[in-house]
Amino acid sequence: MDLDQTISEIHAKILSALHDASTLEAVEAARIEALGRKGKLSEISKTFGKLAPDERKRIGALLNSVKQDLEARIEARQAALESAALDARLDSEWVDLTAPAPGPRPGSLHPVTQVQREIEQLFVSMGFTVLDGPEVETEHYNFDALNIPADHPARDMQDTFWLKDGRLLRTHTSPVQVRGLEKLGPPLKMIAPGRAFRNEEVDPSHEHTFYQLEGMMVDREVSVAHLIYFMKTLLSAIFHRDVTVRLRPGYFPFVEPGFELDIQCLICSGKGCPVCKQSGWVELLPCGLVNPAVLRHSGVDPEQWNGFAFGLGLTRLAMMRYGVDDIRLFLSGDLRFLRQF
Ligand code: FA5
Repeated sequence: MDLDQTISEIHAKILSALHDASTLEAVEAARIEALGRKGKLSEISKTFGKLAPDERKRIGALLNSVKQDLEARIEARQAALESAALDARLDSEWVDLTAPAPGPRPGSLHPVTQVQREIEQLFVSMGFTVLDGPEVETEHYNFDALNIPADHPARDMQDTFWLKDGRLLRTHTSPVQVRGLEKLGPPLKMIAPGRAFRNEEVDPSHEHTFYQLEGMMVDREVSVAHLIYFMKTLLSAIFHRDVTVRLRPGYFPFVEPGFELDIQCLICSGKGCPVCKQSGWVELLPCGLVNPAVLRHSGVDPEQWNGFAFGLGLTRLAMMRYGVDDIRLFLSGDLRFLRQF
C-alpha cells in the first residue's frame, strides 16, 4: 500500500472517530491515535528518511495538510462538546429568579384550642360570658369555698401540687365558679376554660396537666332540666352525631344532686380499650346543681338563687372528638401529631 493511501485512510478513520465521539475523552483518544507522539501520522513522519527528495517533499506537504485539517476538526469538536456540556449544566442548574418564593408553612391551632373555641362560640351564642382564673390558686378558692374543708375526704380525690407558700396549682377549674360569682354576682351564665394540674400517675387517659371547661348558670329557678338541656346541646354541637351517654349519680361536695355524665368510648365503640380502661365508658362531664354552701361562700343568697354547674374534661373531649388514643400526645409537642389537625 502506498503512503498516500495509508495517509488518506488514517485521515478518514480519525474523521469518522471524531464524528462519533460524544465525549471529550473520545476526542482526545482520536487525537492521540493520529497526532500523539506515537500516533499513526507521527510514525509515518519517521519513515521520511527513506524517501526520494521529491517524494519526501510531496508526502511532507500532504501530511502537514492532513494534520492541520485534523487539528482544526479536533478543536471544533472539542468546542462543540464543551458548549453542549455547559448547556446541559445550565439546564439542570437553572433557577427561575422571577418565580414567587414559597410562602411560610402555615401552622394550625392545637386540637384542644380548636375544641375549646368551638365550645366558647356555642356558649357565647347562648348568652354565657367567658371567664379566666389563675392557675396558681389559694386553698380557699380551690377547696374551702367549694365546700371541701381540710379534713374532708374529697380532698384526697384530687392529688394536689402544693407550692412552698401554701398556694397550689389548681386541681380543677371550679374555683372560677366562686371568683365569677364574687365578681359579677347573679344572675350569671359563665364558662371558664383552662388548665388544671394533678399530681397523679399518667396513663393513656390521665395527664398531670390537662384542660377542663367549667360552666355555671345561676338564676332564680334553675333545674336539672336546664342542666340536661345545655349538656345535650353541648355534646351534639361537638360531635355532630348521636353519641351514647349515660348519667349516673356522682359525688362532688360543691353540687347537690351531683351527676357523672359518661360518654361511650369512641376509640373502641364501647368494646373496651386502654383509654376507657376496658369499661367502654369515658368520664367526661361531671355536673350537678350548685350546692347552696358554695353560693353562700360566694356572697350569694341561696334562698333567692340557685344554679347548675359542670366541669367538662376538655382534653378528654378532644381525644374522643379526634379519635386520639393516648392523652400524652397532646403535650408531646410532636409536630407529626400536631400537623394532622
Ligand atoms: C372535677 O374536677 C370537678 N371540678 C368537676 C365538676 C365541676 C363537677 C362542676 C360538678 C360541677 P373530676 O375530677 O371528675 O371533677 O374531673 C372532671 C373531668 O376532668 C373528668 O371527667 C375528666 O374528663 C377530666 N380529668 C380529670 N382528671 C384528669 C386527668 N388527670 N387527665 C385528663 N383529664 C382529666
